Amino acid sequence: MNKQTKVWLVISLVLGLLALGSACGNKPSEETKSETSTATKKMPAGAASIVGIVTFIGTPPTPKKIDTSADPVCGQKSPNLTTDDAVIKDGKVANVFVYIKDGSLADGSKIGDYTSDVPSQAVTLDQNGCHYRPHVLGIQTNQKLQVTNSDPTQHNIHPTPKNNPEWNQTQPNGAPPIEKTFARAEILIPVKCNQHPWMKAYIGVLKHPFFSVSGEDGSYTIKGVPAGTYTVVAWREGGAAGTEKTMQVTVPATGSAKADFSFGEAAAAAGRPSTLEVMPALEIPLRH
Ligand SMILES: [Cu+2]
Repeated sequence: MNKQTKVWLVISLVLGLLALGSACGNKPSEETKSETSTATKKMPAGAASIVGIVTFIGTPPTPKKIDTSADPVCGQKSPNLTTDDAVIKDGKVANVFVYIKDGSLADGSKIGDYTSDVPSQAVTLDQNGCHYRPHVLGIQTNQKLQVTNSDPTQHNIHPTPKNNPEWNQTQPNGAPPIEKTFARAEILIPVKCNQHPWMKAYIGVLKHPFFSVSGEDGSYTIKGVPAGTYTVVAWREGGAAGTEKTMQVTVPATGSAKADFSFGEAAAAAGRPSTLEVMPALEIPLRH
């Protein structure tokens, strides 16, 4: 080994040690960086739920009978089709989309900085009786939406998103399911049928799985939520962009957090609930 080789060996050894040292020194800052990056942090599995009941305070709107004479097939299959923007039974509101809008996990990290796995199972939107079933649905970004036609007539599904590409596709009776995905989060995408003007559905697209739609008993459950404090929004259709109610909800590590929402004129008069604790007090002035 000549002198020159020895010198290079020493230099490379020193450089190697320096690189190692700087790599160690960089470690904390790299961790900080990954906290703000959206691509690397995986949503932790949660063991708690957010549960609640959606009620209507005041006189609920009455569902209207739909004139289906434009397509006799629709009238034959669904002679008493009514509008589904007012599915309210005993003051309980169906078809309300409830979701975590933002907030922080127990360690203070932002929920929006995590990525969630895309479920392999598709979400189905069926056209049945010239009616979308379900009327309101939630789906994750890039999760498959499967549109089926269970009617002996032709439908034309036409979502009109703002953040995602618009499409418009005819689906005759017996045609295979139409499969689509939405790449970006959007609350909520209106869906219409170009054949039957009364047909309407709404699709809520989120990056995470923390959403639910209230059933006919007004109840909803958001499962698998990690402990934290979140802004939970309940969206109900109506008007140009729907109505939203917002609530701060603290979710424990296990068990469930309760978040009840109220819609209707009387609910609006009583003020928007801002915290979970305010909710029971809100009911007092409403008992006439
Ligand atoms: Cu249709």
